[in-house]
Amino acid sequence: MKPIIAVTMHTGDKKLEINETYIQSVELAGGIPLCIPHLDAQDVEALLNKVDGLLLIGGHDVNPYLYGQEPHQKLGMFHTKRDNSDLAILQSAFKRQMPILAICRGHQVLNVAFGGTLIQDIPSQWEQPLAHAQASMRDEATHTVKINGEKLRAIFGTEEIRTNSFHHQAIDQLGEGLVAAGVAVDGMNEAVEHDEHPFCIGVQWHPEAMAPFGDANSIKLFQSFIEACK
Ligand SMILES: [Mn+2]
Repeated sequence: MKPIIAVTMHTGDKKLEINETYIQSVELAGGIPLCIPHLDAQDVEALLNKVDGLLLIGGHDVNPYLYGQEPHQKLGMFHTKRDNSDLAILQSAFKRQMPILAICRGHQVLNVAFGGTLIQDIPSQWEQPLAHAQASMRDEATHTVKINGEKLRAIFGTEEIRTNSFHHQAIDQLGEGLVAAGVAVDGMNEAVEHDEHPFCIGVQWHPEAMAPFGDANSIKLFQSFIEACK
């Protein structure tokens, strides 16, 4: 039986939305995607009883109040309902040891869930940053990520990969139990793994935008995730 993967959604204007590449990547790797709305914390357990894995997708900024900060001048839009939903789902999935793949904003929420903090605005808060908000197409790899995490090294079979980059926030202080698993050449965190969980991985880039176009490492990441959900 194919595993069913709960996939969070992005808050649009009076609608919920998701880039189709997330769906395509889960399907490509052998999973059945099930898109879920923002949930009340009390409904999370019932929903997670029905699925085998959790994919947290990208999107808006995270409310800085959730990690103990006031808003920076360049903070973008945030949605507290989505933040609360993502955090509740993450915490419950983690307790169940359910496989978790967290992408971009999801990677940042994962860090906040374990008590970490974020850089609210890379251009003004990081010295000589790379172009982390690339102008090129979404499937174009634009910067290098050095892979330090044991799990990601095993998945990719290499110590360095090329990724796309669409983020103006990033992990600052690491959350408890998270291991820095990938770093850009400017020192920016690009990936995390949790050391007490079989598959709890966050990546700052967008593998789902590359997997459907044949990027081998992105496909490997989704395949390993789906395999862990079986
Ligand atoms: Mn980046």
